[in-house]
Amino acid sequence: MTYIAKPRLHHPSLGKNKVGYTRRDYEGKVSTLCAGCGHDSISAAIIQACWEMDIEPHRVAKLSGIGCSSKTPDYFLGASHGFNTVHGRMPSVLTGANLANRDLLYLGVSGDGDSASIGLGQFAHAMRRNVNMVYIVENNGVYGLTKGQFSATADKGSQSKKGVVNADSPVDLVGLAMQLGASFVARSFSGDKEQMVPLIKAAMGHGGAAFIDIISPCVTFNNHAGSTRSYDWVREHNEAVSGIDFISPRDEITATIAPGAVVDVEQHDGTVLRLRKLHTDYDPTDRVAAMSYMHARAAEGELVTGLLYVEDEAGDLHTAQNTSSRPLNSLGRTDLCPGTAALDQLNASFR
Ligand SMILES: Cc1ncc(C[n+]2csc(CCOP(=O)(O)OP(=O)(O)O)c2C)c(N)n1
Ligand code: SF4
Ligand SMILES: [Mg+2]
Repeated sequence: MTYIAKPRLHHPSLGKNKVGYTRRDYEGKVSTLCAGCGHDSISAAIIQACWEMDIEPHRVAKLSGIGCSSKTPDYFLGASHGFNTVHGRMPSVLTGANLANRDLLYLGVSGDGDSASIGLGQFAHAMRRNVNMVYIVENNGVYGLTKGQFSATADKGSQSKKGVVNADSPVDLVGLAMQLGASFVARSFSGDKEQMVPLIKAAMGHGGAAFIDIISPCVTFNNHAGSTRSYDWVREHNEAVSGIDFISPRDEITATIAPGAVVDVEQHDGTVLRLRKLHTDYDPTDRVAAMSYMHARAAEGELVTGLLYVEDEAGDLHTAQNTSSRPLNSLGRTDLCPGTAALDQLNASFR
């Protein structure tokens, strides 16, 4: 893969966050994506969110599959752990890494082809197991890397650049994630950094499967009239359910919004999500209501964005499996080999 390393030098007066890093310390290599690709805006939002959250880069593990979207982890968090897996297989590799070391913050980055076509089964099982991770799909409705074929998220009736009409029904990853039990489900648009950054921060503070579907136009193969994933189409049909403020435990919580239009959700790490409800009848803590609202708006041709569903007290895969609280590589011989008495007891329990 071709890449261009960024110069390491930066201005000495560049501001540092609470853990002593500048924003530049969260960058990666120079992007080789097409100029204007929505995926680059998502990388910029990830960089900003991690810097503002004072996350130490070595505490993050970023994993991806194959595609233009899956190349992007090379363009942010250059000092974090990274694993570029086989096409569609990121979720199982991430699940394994997470089970082995729960102390890292897992960030899965995928494409609509990677997650909704070849990797649909993998996506489904990671969601239903509520793996503690942030899972971002950079959704452009096409296979960008292989030159613009429709992906499984392309809307029925939408047109390719060459005028072919898509005859298949789309896979709605947001609806699937909700149905499968993900405890944090959001949708955003790569052209809306103000919405993306707090959503990514909120997802990072969440203690379970946090899924964000980000509509990310492919300027080369899917940004024409007739496409439902172009910048123009999304701007015209975007329907935000809420604005979101992310409040870290050390920030003062101040009431600035009229009661009735605000929902505060406290997360497992003490962060608080303050949702400014643009539609006061929308309840992001009611899974069934959220799903029917989304379906109703979709039938009207609207793309609902914002934090669509959140479950504050969600347990994750480690809670369900009662796994070791320490990373496996920190366990010593006595932890791993408890002796014959314990083994006899275990064997007896199977008889
Ligand atoms: C097992 C396997 N099958 C097929 C491919 C070919 N391939 C590479 S990327 C890709 C689709 C990428 O689409 P998407 O995940 O939407 O990413 P985008 O490029 O649109 O960001 C395909 C089919 C592959 N690399 N490996
Ligand atoms: S082909 Fe499309 S998805 Fe890939 S880098 Fe170019 S604009 Fe982005
Ligand atoms: Mg794609």
